[in-house]
Amino acid sequence: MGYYQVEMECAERETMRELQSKRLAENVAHVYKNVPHYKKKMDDRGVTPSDIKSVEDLCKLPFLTKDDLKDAYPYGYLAVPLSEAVRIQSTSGTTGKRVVAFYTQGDIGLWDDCCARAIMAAGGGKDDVVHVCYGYGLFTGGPGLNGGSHKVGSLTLPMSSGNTERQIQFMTDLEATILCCTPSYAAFLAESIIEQGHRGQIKLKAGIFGAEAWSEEMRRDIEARLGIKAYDIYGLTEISGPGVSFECAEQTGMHVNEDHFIPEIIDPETGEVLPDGERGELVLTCITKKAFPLLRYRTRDICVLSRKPCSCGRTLVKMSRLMGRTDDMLIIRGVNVFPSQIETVLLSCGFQPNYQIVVDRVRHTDTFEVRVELTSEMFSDTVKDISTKENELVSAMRAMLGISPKVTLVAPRSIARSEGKAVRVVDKRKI
Ligand code: DLL
Repeated sequence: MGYYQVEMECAERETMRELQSKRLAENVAHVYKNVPHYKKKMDDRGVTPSDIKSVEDLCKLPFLTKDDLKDAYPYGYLAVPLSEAVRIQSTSGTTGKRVVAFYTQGDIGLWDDCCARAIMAAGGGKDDVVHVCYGYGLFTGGPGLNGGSHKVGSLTLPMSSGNTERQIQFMTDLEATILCCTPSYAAFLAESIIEQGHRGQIKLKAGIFGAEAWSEEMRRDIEARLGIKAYDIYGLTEISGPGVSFECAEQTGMHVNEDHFIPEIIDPETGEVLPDGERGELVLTCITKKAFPLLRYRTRDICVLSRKPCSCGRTLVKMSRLMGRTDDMLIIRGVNVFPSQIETVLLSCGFQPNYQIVVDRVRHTDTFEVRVELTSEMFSDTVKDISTKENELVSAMRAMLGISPKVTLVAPRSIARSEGKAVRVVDKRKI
């Protein structure tokens, strides 16, 4: 599939390293001069911009966390005069202060380039019709993919989220070829398209899905239902939005746009930098953005980096599918549980990924329930068949997790569908 900026996407390792070192040194000086909060952090560690000459020096810099950003809300990490900032986006935090990220006109251009790379890697070009139903507004999904699609020259449908009837109508009438949304919404759209008998009118060939965790099984399921190839895309508001990394046709991880972001993997407990191939927390450093260039930002996302050569020809390092977050991992009766493990079990047992995990604490003991929707085919089964299915799920989950949840099978479509990110976990414990 095509490249958008082949000289960067396929650069020699040495060339990329030199470019990164030069850009890193420039951005460290820029931040030190313009962000008093980060200057203080560097001063406290006894590091000055002149100590940072190359990528090898990155480990000398202090880490930044979401709490640092919240404490300095809203303007504390803005690194340019207000007159140069043209846009904000924001995280969807439900409690306390959100994180507000700023962009100059130039920053938006670079962000759009990153998303254009993702669209071209998914086979997009001038003749494509890109249907964007990530949310527009403060969320970065809509604006990011929209900008990327414009750069590629595709016809862009700025649908935003919601109103599934209208989504399907535009998708069929305008013959959309590339769908951009969250994987859970893609699964929901697929379900609705098939139910309403529109599958034959769909011209989609690819989907670019991200913003939440999804499993390989879910990918194959969406691909089969919509007859498309599904590509993962990763990013976070603090670092710009989608397009920090993107998948190519090999579908074995996401290429990090290393000319803009330097990734590191650290041990989340000790902060020690781990070698490629080891699993840990992803830390990102922005080397081109000017308005909000975070250095060594701890994402809390867990993954592995790999430099194995890729069949697509790109030399950009790959990050694996996310393996959870350092903070969304549930600890239930002392056992670590990732929602993605539950999804894997459901799909391997013939269920759809329509589920909710409910955790509570009753008399000092954790309760753990997984509510799972029956498929419409299963719904007509006898009570005996349904209880057999429940038992099957309980033992498959015990085998995967090491503890047994209570499994409750519920009627099809009784768990609220999400148009954005699905709410997978309801944790009622006061810990
Ligand atoms: O979700 C940006 C985005 C929009 C990415 C559209 C991809 C597509 P936030 O709302 O700030 O930004 O949430 C960022 O979402 O730290 C991850 O935990 C999670 N996340 C993002 N992409 C993926 C992915 C957008 N492909 C947080 N797989 C990140 C798993 C993802 N989790």
